[in-house]
Order: sequence, then structure tokens, then C-alpha cells
Amino acid sequence: MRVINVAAAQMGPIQRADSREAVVARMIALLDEAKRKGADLIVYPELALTTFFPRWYMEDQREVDAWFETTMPNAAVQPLFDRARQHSIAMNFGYAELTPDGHHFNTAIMTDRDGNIVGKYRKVHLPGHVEYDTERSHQHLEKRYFEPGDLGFPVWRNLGGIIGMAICNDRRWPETYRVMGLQGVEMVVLGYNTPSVNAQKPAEGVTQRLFHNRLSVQAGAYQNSCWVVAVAKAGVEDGHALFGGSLIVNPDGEIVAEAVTEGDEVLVVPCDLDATRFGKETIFDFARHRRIEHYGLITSRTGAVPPE
Ligand code: CDV
Repeated sequence: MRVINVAAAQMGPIQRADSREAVVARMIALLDEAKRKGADLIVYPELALTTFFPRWYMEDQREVDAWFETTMPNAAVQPLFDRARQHSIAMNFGYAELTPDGHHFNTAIMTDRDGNIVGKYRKVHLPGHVEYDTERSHQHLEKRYFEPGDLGFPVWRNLGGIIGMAICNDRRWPETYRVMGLQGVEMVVLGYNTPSVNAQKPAEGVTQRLFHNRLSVQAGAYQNSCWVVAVAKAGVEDGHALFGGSLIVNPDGEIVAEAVTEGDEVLVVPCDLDATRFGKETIFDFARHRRIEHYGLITSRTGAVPPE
């Protein structure tokens, strides 16, 4: 058995006025709890250091840039790195990244047990819109504030396994998991901020939205025979509700742990990476069963084109 004890560290709401330092203190409390529960790896949400700022329409670029980190770790986040190294726990968390040459990404990093950053991922599938949209019940301006990720979907050897990262909306796209599956991924870790209300279909309801969350994550895990750890930022941020439902799914696509609150909550599960082998060697043995000669449209066409 090759076991990684994974902590899904769901975070409750972060208000617009909350400082990075206050958020990092909460993340350290979650890390301490994860340590007590024997974790090797802790997974935090997307944009873990701030409120989900893409809900706010901003025109002043200086105001936008205030939500971004220009270095990682920086002074506000260093205490988290220090505690993680002390505890010998690897981390994954998301933040808004502003590069030295002025690019803006929705980014996640992964560290090893010594607090070294060993992997970086930049969100590929950016949902939402660029301009203020009067038709929506609330704004979702990721396409305004971020560029699509430019790093693809790499995987990394860490903690004795092969681990990949994704961010929020990426979890709904089968391509996300399959590109990592083709690199032998054994565990996908991802964070999300998902509004409880569909801005374009308010009648949808949170039950259906949680169903789509589970459906996407469970399908990704099963079809690539890997573990998936999906972690929410949840609760009401300045009047805007985000759903919880953080979950850990095994390579059979079964949910093995699921959050029950919309606040700070830690789920720890021993994930045996060898449990990925059966699926990878049988029904999802890609080398034997995939038929790439029929998959050309996946990479040559973006939108659907129905026949005449
Ligand atoms: N942060 C996100 O990417 N949220 C999207 C919402 C807007 C649908 C998600 O897929 O959860």
C-alpha cells in the first residue's frame, strides 16, 4: 500500500474586509487540526487567501491588483509555510497571481513536506464574463481579471505518488482529468468557489448544484481511476452564498468523505494510491483501449458544430 493521508481543508466565508493575515491564521488552525488527524497533505480552496473577488466589478486596475500576490510565499503567507514545514505536511492552495511581467492568473501551488513549492498550476477553464452583465443575479468576472492558464495540466511526483492540480470550473471538464490521466495521475487535488445560486438560472437550487459538483468529480475519478480531492470555500461572503460539499472520491468514483458544514472543516482520509491500479490496468487501461484515431475533434474543434 502507498498511502497519502489527505486533509480536505474546507474554508468558511472570507469577507471583503478580512486581511490576508487573518485568513492565514485560519489556515494555520486547519493545518494544526490536519496534523492532529495525521495528514501528509492538506488541500485548501481556490483563491484561499481572499474573498472571491471576481464577484465585484472593478474598473481601476490598482484596485484589482490589490487582490493579487506578486510573490509566493510573501510576508503574510510565510507563517503558513513555516508551520507546514514544522508539521512536515505538503500543501495545495489557490491564490491570484500577478507575475513580474504583468500577467494575471488564477493559480494553485503544491509544496513538498519541507515547504518548497514543487508545482504550479494556472486555471485553464475560466468561467463568467468580461463586462458588467445586467442580466445576471450576480457577477462572475473571472474572464475580466484573469488570463487562461498557460501551463497546461502537468502532474508531479510528490509524497511517493503522482499528483495533479485543477481549479474549480476545471472539475466540470473531462479533458482536465484525461490529460492528467494520460500522465498516470493517481490523485487530483482542486479547490473551488461555487455560488449557491446560478446567476443565469436562479431556479436551479443548491441541491442540483451540489449534484453537479459530485457528478463531475466522481466521473473524473472513476474514468481515470484516480483519487480526487475537491475542496470548497463556502458560506456567505458579504451577502453572496457559496456552497460547501467538499469531497474526497476514490478511484471507483465513490465518495469516501464529504463536508457537512459551510464553515472551516477538515476531512482526513487515508488514500491508498495502489487502489488506482486495478482501474488503470483493466477497464481504463488507456494503452489497450483508447482509439485516438477517432478523437481528433477534441483538439481540433472548440465549439459544437451540428450537421447541416
Ligand atoms: N470559481 C468557479 O470557477 N466557479 C464556477 C461557477 C461560476 C459555475 C464553477 O464551475 O464552480
